[in-house]
Amino acid sequence: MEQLEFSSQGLNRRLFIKGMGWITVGLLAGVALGGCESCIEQIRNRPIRRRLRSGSAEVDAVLETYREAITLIKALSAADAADPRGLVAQAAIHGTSGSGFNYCQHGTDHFFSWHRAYLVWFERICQKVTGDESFGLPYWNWNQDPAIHPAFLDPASVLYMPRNNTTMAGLYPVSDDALNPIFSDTNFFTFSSQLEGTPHNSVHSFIGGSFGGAGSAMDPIFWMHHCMVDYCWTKWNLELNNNNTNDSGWLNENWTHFYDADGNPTETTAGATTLMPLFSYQYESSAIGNNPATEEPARSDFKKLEDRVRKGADIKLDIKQRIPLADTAMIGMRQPFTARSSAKVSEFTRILNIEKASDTIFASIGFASLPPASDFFVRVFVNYAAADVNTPIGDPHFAGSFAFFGTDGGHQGHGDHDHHQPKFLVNITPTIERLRSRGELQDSSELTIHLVSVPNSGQFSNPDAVLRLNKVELIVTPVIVNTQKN
Ligand SMILES: [Cu+2]
Repeated sequence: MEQLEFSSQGLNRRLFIKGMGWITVGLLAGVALGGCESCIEQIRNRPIRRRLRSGSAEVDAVLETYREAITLIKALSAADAADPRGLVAQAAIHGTSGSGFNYCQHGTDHFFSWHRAYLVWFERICQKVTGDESFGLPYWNWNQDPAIHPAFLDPASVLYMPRNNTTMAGLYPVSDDALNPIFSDTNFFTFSSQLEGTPHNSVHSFIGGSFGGAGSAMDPIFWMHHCMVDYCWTKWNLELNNNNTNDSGWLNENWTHFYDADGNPTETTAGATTLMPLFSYQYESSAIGNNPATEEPARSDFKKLEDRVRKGADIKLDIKQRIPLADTAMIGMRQPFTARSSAKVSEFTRILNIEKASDTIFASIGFASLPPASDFFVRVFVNYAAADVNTPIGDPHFAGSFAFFGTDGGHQGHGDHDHHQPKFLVNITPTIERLRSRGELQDSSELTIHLVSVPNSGQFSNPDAVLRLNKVELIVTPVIVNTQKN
């Protein structure tokens, strides 16, 4: 792609951002930057990523372009399977159903940043092949519109793929109840981890088909789903005034396996991805849970926003206290599992008396190996030995749920990063508060965590499969008080 440079000397090939290293201006702003006025115009006119919905002429037009883009990039693959702009090669960056997950980052601190870079380069390919530079990927807001848009359900359409389910309606992981506490988490790392394990993984797993496994990105709905994940990060960061980490190791993570719209290799840092929603594209705001849609920031506020994003904040995952509950265990799919600690009750007393304004208690659940099919959710209950597959999520002991995606039971892709073992965080603070106020937890109580596997569609496709737990523990992390919040 055209790489323009912008520095005090004028136009150059790349731009150096302190703490972020070199980034490609072309990626941020689009085309040639002239004077600052025109660069502001460029930025203002950057592609809009709209909320995928019915009844909007603008969204219909975007879908028309998207259909054309998918048709064209499928044709590129048909002509030459190795063409890096083709859908087959693009999807293979993430993974393939044959050889598993590849470069995609799941269960790591780069879940958000890696997928943001993946999406923006894909969007540019769509723009180039269709000749529509204003094209922005629409996002599937599964919280507001739980059913897949009908454009993806017509078997005659290029946007169609066979799937197990076509709606997330009524499912906890995309509900306000699940998302409100996740969006109020001010820590970049724990926010990312929960967003990944709960709505992101669950949508992949429940919708299923190719989309539920390593060949996921071959399904055209994949890009709309990940665009929503990206909007979640954007909303949390830009609209809700939370800050990304300024950790230099995180910012400098560098990927060279994405291709530009001409099929040339590129270089993208995690730091550069933090600025993309301000320079490369913009979101049409929409509500998620109790966080309403917001107005576009005024021009004067844009600079402030940009400064805040560039600065980030000194955020890490601090663990103040850790109580191990279970080390390794084999659990059957049909058998609820109880994780119990040998810790002294006084340790639990400290946890029970935690001030929820300043600390958060997570159940951290690690898995050593996964069953061949991940067509189930795992529900987490606190101190409820009777919890089973029939216990409703309205039960006061229910704390949250997660699903599996992005790891394939020990198979290694040929990507250059290690495939992390899945680890899920479930915030149990509200459940503890609730059980305390009901008198079910006292200072002399031990805490136990119960894991219940619940099949997506009434029964497990692999009922005799075994899950190997790696570690279950309770961790206490400080709530980050954001002094830059206005
Ligand atoms: Cu995904």
